[in-house]
Amino acid sequence: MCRKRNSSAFYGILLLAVLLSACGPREPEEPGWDLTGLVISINEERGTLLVDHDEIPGYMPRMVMEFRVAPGDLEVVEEGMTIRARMLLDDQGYRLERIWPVDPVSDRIVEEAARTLRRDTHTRGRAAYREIGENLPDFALYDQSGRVVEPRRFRGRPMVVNFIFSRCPDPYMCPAATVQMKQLQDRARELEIDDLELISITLDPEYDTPGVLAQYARNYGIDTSNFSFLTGPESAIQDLMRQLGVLAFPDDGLIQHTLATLLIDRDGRIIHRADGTRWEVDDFVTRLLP
Ligand SMILES: [Cu+2]
Repeated sequence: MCRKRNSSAFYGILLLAVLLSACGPREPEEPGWDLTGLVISINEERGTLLVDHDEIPGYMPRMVMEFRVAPGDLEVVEEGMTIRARMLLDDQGYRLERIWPVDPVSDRIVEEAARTLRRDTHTRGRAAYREIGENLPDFALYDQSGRVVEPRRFRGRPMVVNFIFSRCPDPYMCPAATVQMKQLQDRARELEIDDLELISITLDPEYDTPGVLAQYARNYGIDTSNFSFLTGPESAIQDLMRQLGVLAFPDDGLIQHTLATLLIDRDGRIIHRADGTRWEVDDFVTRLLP
């Protein structure tokens, strides 16, 4: 009896070890400074932003500076936009990373939705995990353009939702999941399911800013007209993982995580889910056919 229990515990751990896959060593944090500022102009050719930044206490007064940024950030940032970012100094000068557009209206929507979602997770307690037949929870996150996305606006349209993160180096995990989502997008078009929305939520919101996700989408050649990559407050991401049944945790410089893909019907109900990457695109799309 006792031996049997032990062996099932052993297989449980083994199964967990198989389900969880190691993802990406986190790079050591470079020294840097947080700043906010107003984007005065964008130089696409040089890959730079001219920013009127606020005082960086103890380091630099308010001034106008040119910063190098990643290509994905150039897609997100607009002239006249207020941003917060991390300023880093290397041998080529100053550059900005972790750029987030700052917009009081959007920020309020996202923060309020995160608070509501947190309360909902607490209220549901042990029943936080949403079974097939339950609704997708409401949330508000930023997409790869920095725009707010609220899935309730998609009510009336079916959705496929999964979780990924851009630094995942394991080709069998997030990269495979993204390729499969892209195939699903293509297959739905072939079958003339024109109202499908695809959503990939990052597991690593601190690193995956809108600009990083824009770059990620571009690297996979994804048509983002109905495929959004979402990021936002850590608490909202954690609550969504909890409610949608995805595990992720840092482990000795790695992120261990599971994968899940959910199909949401036109009434906002979860009607199908697949764990891992071994699912068939047709198994999702055919459920949306009349
Ligand atoms: Cu991964």
